[in-house]
Amino acid sequence: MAQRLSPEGSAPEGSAALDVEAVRRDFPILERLINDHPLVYLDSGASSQKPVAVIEAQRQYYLNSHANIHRGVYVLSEEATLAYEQAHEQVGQFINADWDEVIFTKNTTESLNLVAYAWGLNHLQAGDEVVATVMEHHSNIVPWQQMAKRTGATVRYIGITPQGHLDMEQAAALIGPRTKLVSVAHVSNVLGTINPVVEIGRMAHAQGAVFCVDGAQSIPHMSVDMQAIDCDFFAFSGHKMCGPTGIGGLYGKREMLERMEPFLYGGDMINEVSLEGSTWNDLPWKFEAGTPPIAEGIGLGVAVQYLQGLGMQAVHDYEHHLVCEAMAQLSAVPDIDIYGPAAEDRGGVIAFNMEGAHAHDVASILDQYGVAIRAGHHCAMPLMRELNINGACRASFYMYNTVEEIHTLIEALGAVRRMLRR
Ligand code: 7TS
Repeated sequence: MAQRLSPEGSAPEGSAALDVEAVRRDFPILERLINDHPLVYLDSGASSQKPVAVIEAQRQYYLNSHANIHRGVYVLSEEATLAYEQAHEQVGQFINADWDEVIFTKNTTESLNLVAYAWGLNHLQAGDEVVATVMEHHSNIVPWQQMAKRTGATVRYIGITPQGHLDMEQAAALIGPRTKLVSVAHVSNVLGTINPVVEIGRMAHAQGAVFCVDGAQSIPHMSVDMQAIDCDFFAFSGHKMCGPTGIGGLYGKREMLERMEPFLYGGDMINEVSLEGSTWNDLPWKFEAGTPPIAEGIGLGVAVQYLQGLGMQAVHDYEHHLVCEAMAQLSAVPDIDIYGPAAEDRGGVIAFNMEGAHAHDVASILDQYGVAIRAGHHCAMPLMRELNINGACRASFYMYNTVEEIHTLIEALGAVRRMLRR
């Protein structure tokens, strides 16, 4: 069982080390050559690669056990139902929550929209305020803007310090009696900042506001504990945490979920339907209308077991080592601007620009060396404006990356520099 991290990510002492060579053997895609170079995959922040165990679980499910769930009385349907329900249990255990407080969705985006529609639309009104931050991914901005439009509420944003931390003084000033919901990223997908979610949650609750965490960039990389964070909602994506695409999750506190109206209506989410009206199914099915992503859910269950097998503390510690190494090496490259806090205070993403070079050009040239990074606005246009840039390159790490790959990145950046600037 993985050791638990404090929600801010500070690492307790004495965790088992990670055997990166053994881990890499679990991810066959890492053996690929790209443009005649070994693949150096530094875009796990966008989507992680998948271990064989996850790929195989989905394959075996389709080969042996596929049927629709919750309706058949025959063996295949019962097997599929059991496996899908077990996946909720596995995810619940992974985040220290009850299985029926875990709703399977498509991704973080859908999870946040679920909160916006099912909670926001019914609870916000003119004069109310939603507080987010300027470092949010669009999926934690746009739904609130839309809900504000419909309800007359306003969205306010906590700014950042020059070091890329949340401005907590501003947070204290913004979170007040009008605040009905505070929704923040646990870890920024651009700055890598690990936000003090326990503290922000306390500030929100002290004002009677609901607290929602966008955990897309934290749950793959550190142990997250719903009881310790004490959030009302926590949204995440399976595909960033070794799971399949098409599956994500929303944790919701039972009393919140029970009080909320459903998001989508139709089959599976009902208890009783008559021509006059309907009543709703128990949690979590009330929020899982229609045939769900069964194979993907099962794959996500296996993904969290895989991560637990490695130990989230070991994953976190190893990635921290990689990030420290990468920050040190990148800082030594001339004309590179790095955004966000020091290595000690950040998760596994490093956004940077090479002076005089367009981020897309840098990324395209790196691809010639087999190095895959992301370039662009990273679905965080307000943050780009805040940083006064149009876009950035971003290298993001996972536990299958190595220090040698960081050397390759640095060497390839040297080639980019020669090609574009000299
Ligand atoms: N929130 C954060 C903090 C994210 O990083 C992302 C995806 C999302 C929400 C949305 O996740 P989705 O699975 O619903 O798309 N971030 C990125 C990224 O940084 N590069 O590609 C996707």
